[in-house]
Amino acid sequence: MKPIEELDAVLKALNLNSENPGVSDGESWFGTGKTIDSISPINGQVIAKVMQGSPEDYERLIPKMEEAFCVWRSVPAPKRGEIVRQLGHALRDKKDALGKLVTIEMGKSIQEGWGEVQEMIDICDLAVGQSRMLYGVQTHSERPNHRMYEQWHPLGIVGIISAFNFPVAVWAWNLAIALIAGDVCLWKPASAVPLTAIACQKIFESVLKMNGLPSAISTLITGKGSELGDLLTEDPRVKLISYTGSTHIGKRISERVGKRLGKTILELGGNNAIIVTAKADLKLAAKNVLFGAIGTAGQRCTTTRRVIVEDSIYDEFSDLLQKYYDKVTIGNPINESNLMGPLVDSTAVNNLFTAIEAVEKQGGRLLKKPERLEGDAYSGDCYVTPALAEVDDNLPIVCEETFAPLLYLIRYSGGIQEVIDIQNGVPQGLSSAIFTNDLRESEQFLSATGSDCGIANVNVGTSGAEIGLAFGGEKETGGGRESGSDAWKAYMRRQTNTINWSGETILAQGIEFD
Ligand code: UN1
Repeated sequence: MKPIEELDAVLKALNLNSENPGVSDGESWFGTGKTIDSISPINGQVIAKVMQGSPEDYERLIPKMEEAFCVWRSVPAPKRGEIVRQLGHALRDKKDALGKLVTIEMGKSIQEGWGEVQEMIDICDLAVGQSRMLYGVQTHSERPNHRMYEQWHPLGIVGIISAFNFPVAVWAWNLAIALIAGDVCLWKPASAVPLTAIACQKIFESVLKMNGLPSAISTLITGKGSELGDLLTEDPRVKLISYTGSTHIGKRISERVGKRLGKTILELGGNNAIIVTAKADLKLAAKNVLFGAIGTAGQRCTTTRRVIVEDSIYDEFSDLLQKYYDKVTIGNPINESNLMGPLVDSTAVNNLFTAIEAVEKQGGRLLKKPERLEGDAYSGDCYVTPALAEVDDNLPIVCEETFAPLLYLIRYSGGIQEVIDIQNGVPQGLSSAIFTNDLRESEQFLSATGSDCGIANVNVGTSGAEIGLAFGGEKETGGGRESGSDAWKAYMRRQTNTINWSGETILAQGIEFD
């Protein structure tokens, strides 16, 4: 096994050590839970140790955060934006090292590792502008000499529970918006990727310190979801839980937070399809399908999992796509010439092969059967070749989200509405796309009878959304929205105000009370 080059330099640049406490109240670092190794899927090498958090550690964080909130909520929103601006700059300074650590700890290609940090920087930029645009509406009162308006206030403590596949960006696109909203954030990252979280927390702590602000504006607790998740979801002091992960866990979180009438943003599973009609530019479509299916080794919630192709071009498209698949370079993701790195761990690999068995059992045909890659260049046991299966329909296994590079090819022969119905015929509703140069087809796809997903693109693939507009999906994807547009409203509480300057009591609805 060849050790990861540059590992020491990356750790040093991010102030990480061989052993790292995994809990921070913003000022001090500790971790009285289990100590774990963070293992790189690149080669199975231990990157560093992390002392995870315990329920007692969690209890230390919350009172500090409540104190910090009392200060932060009174800082004017544009000044809060200034802090986020500085965070964006700190991230720019660390982009190279942090992008590399994302790749080392999670396994995505280095281009995507840097892209993820860029997404953090982008959301900071957006949040800075948004901090001057927390608009509330005003309207005319039905009563003389009365005024009415709505305003938005901070919520309090926001719990961010993030997934392994975007170890840093999910935190950032919640944090940046929550901060300008005046909230304070507690981050529980996925247990497979604690080091990237520790690195981010350190970067932000230095910004807070420089500005003399209470550091518990941002806190971190690493550890298992099964141990810490329930604490967060059942705690009425945590006003909003933003959860990214599986539909299965999302439902549990929704129930628990719902029981105490808390707020949630749920960003759950996807089962994203690309429709390729006879009017499509096939090369454009195939390239986008390829990036959508194998980017992040098929482990994005926006990954393209189904491609539904019109009968008359099906064979040509399938051949073209298979040629593209043959050219995919797989290996160490730090090496820029590799398009696909390892899966996150051996469980993910096993899940892929379990799904493949189900595909075959349910009547699917494998055009590209996945193989485990072995040998020195692939140590760590997490490398596979991507799978391509031909299926006749949304089989039961096709309706599930297999978080791996497994793409289903489906043939359709009806009209545009029939193919839209196939694309909508799964429980999830995150992202979708159509490839066509026909205006009528694309408009129907975008209409009320079209895609039922939160994201619907034309000649743009399902993954790689920009942060400028709202991000999220419908149905089993959970309905939450993050990032741009008016997603900031979910991080604030709305208040309706009526002001009487008439000097008289005038009741609404014309009620007399004399
Ligand atoms: C995720 O996989 O959890 O659109 C989010 C994309 C990214 C976000 C993915 N901007 O692919």
